[in-house]
Amino acid sequence: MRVIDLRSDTVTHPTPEMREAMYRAEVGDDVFREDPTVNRLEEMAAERLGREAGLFVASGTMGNLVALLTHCGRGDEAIVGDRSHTFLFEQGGMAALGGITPRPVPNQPDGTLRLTDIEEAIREDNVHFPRTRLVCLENTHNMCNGTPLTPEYTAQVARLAHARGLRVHLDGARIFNAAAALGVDVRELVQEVDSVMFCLSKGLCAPVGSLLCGDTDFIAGARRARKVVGGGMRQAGVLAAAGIVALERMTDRLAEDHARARRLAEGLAQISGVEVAPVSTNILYFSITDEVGRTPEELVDGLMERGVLLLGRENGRFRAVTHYWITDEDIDRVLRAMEEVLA
Ligand code: TLP
Repeated sequence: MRVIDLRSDTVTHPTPEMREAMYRAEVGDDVFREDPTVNRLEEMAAERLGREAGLFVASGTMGNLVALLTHCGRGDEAIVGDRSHTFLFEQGGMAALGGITPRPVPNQPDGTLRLTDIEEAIREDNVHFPRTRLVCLENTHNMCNGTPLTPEYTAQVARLAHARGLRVHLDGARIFNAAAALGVDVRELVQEVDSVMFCLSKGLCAPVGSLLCGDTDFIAGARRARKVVGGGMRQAGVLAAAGIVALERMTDRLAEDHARARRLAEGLAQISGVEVAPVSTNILYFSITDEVGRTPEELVDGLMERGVLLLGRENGRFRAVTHYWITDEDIDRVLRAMEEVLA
């Protein structure tokens, strides 16, 4: 039985074309800036996002950490969403490794931070306070139903931050999903922020890696920060080669994943006792009501027995993520399995 893995889009294996490109990749020592494949990927990424420069990093977590370390010094403060990946799921790396205080403000259900909340969280110059340096946004917002932030909203936050002398970092792990969902060029989503990280190893299917993009000075600083966290990767062209295929081939098809997530949501909504959250990209959350008489563990285990994997999350919420390796037939099989387990 083929396993249908909806736990995350991080589970995506590289495509045959990626494996071929990896096999053939020209490589060099990237710490000496001599890996032509990494150099090409970094240039391509910067160009796609309309930024001056890019930096290949090992993961999304490393990209966010390196951005934080570059924008902020020890003792500085960064405003983050209270449901953001950076705040919840990165081991507090900014504090642990950078001496940076996260200042959480509430994420609204659509993943935004209220402008007034950001404004109120900015510290005045006072000997008692850390200095506020940075505002972090996340697009699409993982924990807020995979919702995309609009170009207009992102620009509003950037203008507010810049007017107060702060910088803005965007965790754009799934920024190409946001662009596909909103029908805009990805440049519009990032044009006013100071740095943006996006992942190759999620919906874009590459096996490893993320890119951090910004202006030339920022990337020069980030290159130093990447080295100190052990991210100087030598012949990384074998990885970057898959990333190039990801950027060339995989961004324009993400709407298919969104359509399948929507179809899954519509099917689940027909099953009694299932409550589905609004879905706009490839991330779908749902919960089951008490009347179905199944614990979250029973549901996850019952689906696993039927070859379907998904994640049980906090407060009885479940997450299913569609991606390149999920087909229409898989969605039908998942719905049948759900009906059986909840019957
Ligand atoms: N998210 C993973 C898990 O860590 C939860 C997932 O399965 O969704 N920013 C965002 C918005 C993310 O969703 C993730 C990964 C990261 C950063 C970190 O990326 P990696 O896993 O490459 O370090």
